[in-house]
Amino acid sequence: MDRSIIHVDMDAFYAAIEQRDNPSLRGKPVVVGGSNPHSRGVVSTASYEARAYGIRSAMPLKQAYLRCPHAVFLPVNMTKYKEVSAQIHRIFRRYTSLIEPLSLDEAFLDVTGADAGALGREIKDRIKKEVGLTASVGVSHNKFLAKLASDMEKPDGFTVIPREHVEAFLAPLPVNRIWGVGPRTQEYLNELGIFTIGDLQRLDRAFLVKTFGKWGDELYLLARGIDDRPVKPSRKPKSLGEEVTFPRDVEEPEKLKASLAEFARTLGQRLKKRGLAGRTVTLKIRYHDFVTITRSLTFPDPTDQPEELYRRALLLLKKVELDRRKIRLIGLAVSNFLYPGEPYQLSLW
Ligand code: TTP
Ligand code: MG
Repeated sequence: MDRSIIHVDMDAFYAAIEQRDNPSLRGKPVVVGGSNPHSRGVVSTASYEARAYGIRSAMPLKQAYLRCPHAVFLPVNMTKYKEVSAQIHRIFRRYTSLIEPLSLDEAFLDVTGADAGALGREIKDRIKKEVGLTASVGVSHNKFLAKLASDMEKPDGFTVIPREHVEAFLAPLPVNRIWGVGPRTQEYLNELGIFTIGDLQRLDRAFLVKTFGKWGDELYLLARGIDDRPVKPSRKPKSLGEEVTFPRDVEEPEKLKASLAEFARTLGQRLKKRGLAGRTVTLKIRYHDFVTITRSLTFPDPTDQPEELYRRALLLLKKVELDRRKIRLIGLAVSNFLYPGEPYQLSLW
């Protein structure tokens, strides 16, 4: 499969944004994760200046403080980071619609048919010029190699891994550079005397499958730089909904409200998990005779808050309560989402 893949990964993303927006922080150790280093939080990320002191993502703030007491500790400003992520995605979309985000600051772009090296350069430059941040960009003919490439010269890196001599190129690298080889697999491989990807290349395919199952087969291929996984554009639900069919038809408003409260809680969690908030709520009612109606309301501000979803749901319930027929099913849905890269009044977030 002949593809051209670009992997973009922003450098010290949250910390770099804070340094961009407050010039007095530039060149200094900055830790994002909480403004009080004596509290129970963990480090979300640290500027490269802070990393020189051994500070890493997921480390307790207290430990970061011990390593570098003069670092600047900042709270996480997710609203801002999401806005920046949306801005970066708008740049990506000028070049392709085949974009697979891995996180707020990381994505694969499939630009098959184009000059991936030139495009990768251009995207990196546009991010620098328009967003004021550095990205590390990797280019290759599959996802594994593109991701490996973006990490090779971080920060502010640009690396192309060409098709030729891939096996030899991979051979000296430690096995944990293979995407998916975490600490446990690495330890296990080390016990088998396998430290580099070259060591792995010498292992028998059948042996790997016997030892690791299906993953063993993938390891065998990845060790040779072979990876056929396509870039999967993020699935974008248009709405998220919950509904229930009652065991017996219901007419008590309290029971209906209890269901809506439950839906609001669940929907709030589902929205948060996906980083979404919606402006429209829709109430669905199916009466005992299967007649089904929906009623919607659209608000200026998107929400993912259970209390607010519940409040909006009750406004809708009021609209249909008048006829007091027995109800067989009730449902609640949220829609009208904002997605990264889509123009919207982002300040509302
Ligand atoms: P990463 O891309 O892993 O890290 P980074 O961008 O800060 O630094 P670099 O890529 O240059 O190594 O993660 C992107 C953002 O995700 C990061 O800025 C903060 C957040 N994050 C967490 O909140 N917790 C974590 O444990 C990690 C790894 C990242
Ligand atoms: Mg990053």
